[in-house]
Amino acid sequence: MAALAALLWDVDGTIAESERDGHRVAFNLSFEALGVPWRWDDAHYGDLLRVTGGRERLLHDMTDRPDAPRSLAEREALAANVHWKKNALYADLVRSGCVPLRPGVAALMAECLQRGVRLGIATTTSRSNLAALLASADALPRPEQFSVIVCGEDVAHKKPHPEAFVHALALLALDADQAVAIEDSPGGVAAAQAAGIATLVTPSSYFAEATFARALAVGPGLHLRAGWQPALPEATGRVTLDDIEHWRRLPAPTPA
Ligand code: XBP
Ligand code: MG
Repeated sequence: MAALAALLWDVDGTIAESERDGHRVAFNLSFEALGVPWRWDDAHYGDLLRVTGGRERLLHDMTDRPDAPRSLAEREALAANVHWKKNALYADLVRSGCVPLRPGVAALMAECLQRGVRLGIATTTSRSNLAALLASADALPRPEQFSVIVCGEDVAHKKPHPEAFVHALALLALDADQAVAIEDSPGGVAAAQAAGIATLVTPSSYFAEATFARALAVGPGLHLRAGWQPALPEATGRVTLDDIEHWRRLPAPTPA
């Protein structure tokens, strides 16, 4: 088996609960600021997360709203405005500390840097959102410490399409079996797996009930070694690179 050369990180839901604590809140603030009479509650936003990309999500939501503009051009203009304002408000929320990191993320990233495992980002969020998140947390590596960063602007097809991961691997000049992806959502896992990358899953709050077939491992968070499937031999401490190597060496589950 090829040695592990890179960890490819999803952003929203994986590095932070940024959908729940950031994007949904910022969308509602943006609606309010622009005089749009719509609000997205938690349950509805959870449904809307099937659509990747904030602008695309909003356009999708408009298809069910009788008070949405009638023409596509007007809808697109409204979506662009709301989305632009949402990203500005999201950055404000992140700067004010409303979007904390998920526990264990910074420690595993630091271990990667210490042990020469390259760090990559494969996200379909906007570049400005990632920049705000990285700048908000001293515990995270600086942007230049990531060997590759692929954002929504860099791909023609957002997740669950594999393009973000395929592009990240190409820029790193790695094969899929030299990397592991870390994801939180069914769409993200589908994208990584379609690129042939073994995927660790820490489901975010919106996907707590989802099932993740064929994942390398699924668990409650990177800060805990207990509660993972497949279980780890030691149940105390955080998830380490050695744990990821342990999962990589396990025989692949046979399909039912
Ligand atoms: C998550 C997304 C993004 C965010 C909002 O990306 O689908 O669309 O919800 O960001 P990932 P934008 O989980 O791959 O990080 O509004 O910038 O699209
Ligand atoms: Mg995600």
